[in-house]
Amino acid sequence: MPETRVRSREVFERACRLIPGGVNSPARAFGGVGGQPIVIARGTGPYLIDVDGNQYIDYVASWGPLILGHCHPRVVQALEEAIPRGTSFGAPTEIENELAEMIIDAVPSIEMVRMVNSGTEASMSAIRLARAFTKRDAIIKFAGCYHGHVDSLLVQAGSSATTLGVPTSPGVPKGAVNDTITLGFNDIEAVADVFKMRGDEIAAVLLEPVAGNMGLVPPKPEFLSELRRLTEKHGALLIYDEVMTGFRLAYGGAQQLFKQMPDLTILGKIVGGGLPVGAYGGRRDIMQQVMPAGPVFQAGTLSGNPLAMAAGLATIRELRDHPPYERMEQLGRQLADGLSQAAKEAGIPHQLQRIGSMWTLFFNEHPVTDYETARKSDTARFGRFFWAMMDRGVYLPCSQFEAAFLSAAHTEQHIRETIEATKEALKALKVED
Ligand code: HOZ
Repeated sequence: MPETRVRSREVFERACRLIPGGVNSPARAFGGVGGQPIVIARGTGPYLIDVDGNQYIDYVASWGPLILGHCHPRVVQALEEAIPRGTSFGAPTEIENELAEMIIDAVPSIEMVRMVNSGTEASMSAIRLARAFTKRDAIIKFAGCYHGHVDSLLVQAGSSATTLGVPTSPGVPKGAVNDTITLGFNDIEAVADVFKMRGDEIAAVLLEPVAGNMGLVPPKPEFLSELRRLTEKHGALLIYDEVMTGFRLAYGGAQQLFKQMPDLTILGKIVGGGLPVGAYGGRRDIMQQVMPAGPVFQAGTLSGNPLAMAAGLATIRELRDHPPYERMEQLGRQLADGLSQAAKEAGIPHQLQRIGSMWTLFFNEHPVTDYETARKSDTARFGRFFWAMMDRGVYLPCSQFEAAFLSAAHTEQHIRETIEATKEALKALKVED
């Protein structure tokens, strides 16, 4: 680690004595790129500043929630106003209705919504609900999709489970995954075959409509519509995990972008505006089964927490009042074109995959369409690239198997600086190779 990251090293070494691996979530441990994580002191707009005072253009955005950048004035103000009113009540508040209403208005398929504290909790609750509603047990998921660390979904899971080489974790009992059927993302024939054989056992098909947890992998044309057709035909529910894509690919998420209607949707990240929130929602007749309206148990002391509701509400109001989507699409295109060109000039085989403000530069000769192809990427080269970018002031996700995020705080100037940094970084890589 260069001298400029001395304080980061000290703080992280202390963390390693106190916290397993020095981190509170493995995705941030730099396990896929080697070396130690930098320790963050603060964020402002599109920048992160570490404890040594180094500034980076941030394309992680706290793994997606910060679509407005760090410390957006509207979010800060909402929190400042909310704090003196009280930090938690464990009782109904008016603000949770306001956020629920905005989610229902925005996301095409959601008629009712329940707030929880994380995407993991939302996934766990959504599949419990799907199983109760259909009175079936089996769930189809896709390799490389990640739905939090729910036991039954931690099978060939993406994100840090893939980065750190444990896509199925020790400690998950065999029984917990007996009813999980894992298929290849974009492989609609495999889904059709399973439905043909076991159609009346399948409670739900669960997927990220645009996969972001094996790097960015778009759905093939027809994949989403065929999933809708098959689930409807066989009486299974279709669940979209829009933790990453919700309010990001469009105001109404991937389902608005692709004009698809799942039965249930899992949300997180942006709906909390940078505070811990998850949510699941969908068809009224299904959601009415959740306790206390119905018999399906799910609970949480901090669910609907007023500070988290305030930050989420401020973020979504800003997205509604000043939609950044067209601008982020333009910046995303400029960035993608620039990075691709830089990789071409350096003679480095790559795939630049992007939808809107989510993107991944795969060091891979072939298009990445699923988990298998994603895993053929050159992760060692990615690690060197990651550090070369860090040294040039650009903070990327620390794994080939994570999507990067633009925020509304990025400008053309940041894009130009990032492209310049990429050109230099890839040239340096080429020399090392
Ligand atoms: N779910 C995030 C993106 N893959 C990672 C965040 C984490 O696991 O800490």
